[in-house]
Amino acid sequence: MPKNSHAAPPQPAEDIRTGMSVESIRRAFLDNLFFVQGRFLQVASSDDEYKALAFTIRDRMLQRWVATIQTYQKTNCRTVAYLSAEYLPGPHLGNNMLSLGITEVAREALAELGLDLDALIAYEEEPGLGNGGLGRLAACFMDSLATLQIPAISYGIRYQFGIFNQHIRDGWQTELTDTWLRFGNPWEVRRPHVAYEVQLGGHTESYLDDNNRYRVRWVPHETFRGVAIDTPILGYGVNTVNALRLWSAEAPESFDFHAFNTGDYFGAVNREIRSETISKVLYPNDEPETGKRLRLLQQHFFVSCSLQDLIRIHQTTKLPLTKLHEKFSIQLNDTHPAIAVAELMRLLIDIHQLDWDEAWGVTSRTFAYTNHTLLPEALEKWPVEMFESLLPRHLQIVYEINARFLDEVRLRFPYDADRVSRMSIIDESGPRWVRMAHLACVGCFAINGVAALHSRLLQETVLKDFHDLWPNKFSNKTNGVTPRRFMMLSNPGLTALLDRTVGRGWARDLDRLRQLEEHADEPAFQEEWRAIKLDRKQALAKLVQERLGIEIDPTSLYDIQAKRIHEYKRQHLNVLHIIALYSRLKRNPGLDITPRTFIFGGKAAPGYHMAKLIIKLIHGVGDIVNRDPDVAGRLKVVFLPNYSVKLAQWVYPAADLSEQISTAGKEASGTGNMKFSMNGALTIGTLDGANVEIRDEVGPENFFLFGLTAEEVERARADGYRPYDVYESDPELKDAIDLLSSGLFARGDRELFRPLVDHLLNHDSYLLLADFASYIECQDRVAEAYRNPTQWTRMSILNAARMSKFSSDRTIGEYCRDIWHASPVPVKLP
Ligand code: NBG
Repeated sequence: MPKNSHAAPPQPAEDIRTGMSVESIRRAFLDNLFFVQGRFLQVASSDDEYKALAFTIRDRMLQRWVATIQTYQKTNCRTVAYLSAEYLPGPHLGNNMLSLGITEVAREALAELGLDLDALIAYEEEPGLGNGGLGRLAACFMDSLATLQIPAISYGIRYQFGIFNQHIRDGWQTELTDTWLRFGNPWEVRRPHVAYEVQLGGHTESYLDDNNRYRVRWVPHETFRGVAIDTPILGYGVNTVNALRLWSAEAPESFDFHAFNTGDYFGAVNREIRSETISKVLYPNDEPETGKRLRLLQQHFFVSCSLQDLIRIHQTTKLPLTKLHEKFSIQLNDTHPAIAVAELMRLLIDIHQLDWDEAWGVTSRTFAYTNHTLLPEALEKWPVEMFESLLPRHLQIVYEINARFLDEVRLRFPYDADRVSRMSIIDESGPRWVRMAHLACVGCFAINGVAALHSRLLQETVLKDFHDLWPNKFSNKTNGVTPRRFMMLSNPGLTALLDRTVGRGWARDLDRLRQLEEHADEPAFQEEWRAIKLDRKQALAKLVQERLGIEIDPTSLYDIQAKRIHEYKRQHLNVLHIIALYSRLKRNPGLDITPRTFIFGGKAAPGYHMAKLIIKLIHGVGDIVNRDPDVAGRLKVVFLPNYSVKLAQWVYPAADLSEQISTAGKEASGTGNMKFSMNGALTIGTLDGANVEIRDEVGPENFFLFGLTAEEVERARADGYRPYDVYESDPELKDAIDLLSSGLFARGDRELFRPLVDHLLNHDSYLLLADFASYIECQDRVAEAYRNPTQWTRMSILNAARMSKFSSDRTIGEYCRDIWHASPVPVKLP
């Protein structure tokens, strides 16, 4: 490729760091390449080129960032603080260019240098600082907060190793460490002076202060330091840049002087290494065991740094700490940061000398809590002994909060000792545990679930006692996703069509997509719609060919399930359908079926054996189906390794059918379901999570519904559900399960999938068998519908047209109105 680097004539009119013209971008790129990377075009690697462009874009964001900080300081505005242990922002470059409105300018500037913008975008490694939906939701919220110009700061942990990289060997998942920081991260700005000390271990002492007041002093065993590393988050089409502030752990000094003076140099260095381990690695969720010390330590670490930082910022306003809740609203993303309730009390009482009632007045008016799951195994609790050994002072505070809280419960329900022990923050039914969800409920003024059904079930089941006590604390905030990343960035063809049809600006006002309804039956519009889908399907086919060497047919129905692998999400129900189709074709090779490509993506927790077995099963079935000439051209099965935000951007636009098939009552919301639908995929789904609301919005005639409702699931269980009877009574199910047990998909090994089959036949905790017949019948309707392109395209258009509710802008608007009481603060450039 010719690299054309001759210097441009000097153009003083536009600043090289802020100018938005092709000319300034081109010059800035060369300038950064030279002065930051120490390179020139002829010898630059992809990494050099990527970074030169990243710095060029970042320069343009920094100007807006500084203006934002100045505006926030000047107006002393109310600010949202979002505390989350996970963030999955996806690659930044493309999104930042989109927000700046500079993509085409950059493309041209690079083309003049003989470089391809898309190749540089594709080069970026994404920060995998989350497991799945919860971390990605946090990232969508950051995008919407900035786009809606809400003053906000997001706090988390700068894991050195994010979520593991998934490799597939012989059909099995293996985990490789993520090394996203290996070549450095051009988007972050290290703030060495924004650093706080965090303590752990040791014991507490009581004493009387100068005013003869009883006080407690914590004498910790160890101290760490957290250093702030900031990433700018720019809103779409505005000047607002909010900070994502991630904490990185360090030793308090590079040398432990005591150890050093006694000659223990290596001990001192070791200590530094130990400190760093706190922010070393992200914990994969869905792991069977609980009670990991390091995880609690991580939570305390980032929460403590964040609260100290908020107090410091608050003190610059000259307002007393008793008004902290007037300046900040702090959102706890699940229970991971719930220790904040005790930590803020400690900081206010022990460090800032407030008395208990003052401190509680602030604390209980500052925090709000979002619950993201009903699964009992995902509700965090810590063994009391472990908690005490790490955080002795916090345990005392938790006990005190609990004692006062339980008095309140007894007053309200005087004859109900059971209720008191059910609600206690300390679970004393066996070995003692600290229940983090209870601490969150007691310490927060607002509690919400993430979809209507989920919020209702929360109030009726897991948090029923708290709802009885404080009904006004509860509300629902149905999740949403950002149309910027998941429509504009992922699907430029669709974006262009929408721009032409409903006018630019729809991505900030998704209601405008309603206008598409008028075109749903127009043949010419339908033609364009299908061409866009086909283009994305071809692109995914190319990716599959390159990565897996499997050829897939872009005219076949792309049936996609992409999400974490979990029994409740029922990827294996999807597999049973594939086996059933395969079996139909083997028995009747002439059968005329709708050709389908089944595509899976998702990681399994490293210690979750059943989930890993499901991945193996998908591969086992794929190996047979993809090689069998009898079904060639009609069935294909593909597993896309290492599903990520980056890969997701290829997947959503290419889907015809979106699999949202969890057992009703188990998926809190789901957000992939929204992203598929926005890109015109039709959903096959249960009445679970946000599926319920998606179906309400798009209309039941544009949604493939199957399966038991959450109530029916409960009833079936209560009535002594017997999966074996279902197996015996449904020949197609029996046939599929028998084929699965036969060893066909395991090269003759009849034992390999036995744990899966045994579980299904004897327990079937997630009611696959109960939903099988309904699922198959529904899939047959899908296949039939796909044969009518006019009808299918109409449904597809209506899905996209009716998705406005699921923009994260709507969700954030509701949080701002009902919980945070925050309003927009526009930022002007000087
Ligand atoms: C997940 C739920 C999803 C939901 C996301 C975001 C956890 C604990 N929960 O259904 O399983 O969409 O949170 O709310 O990761």
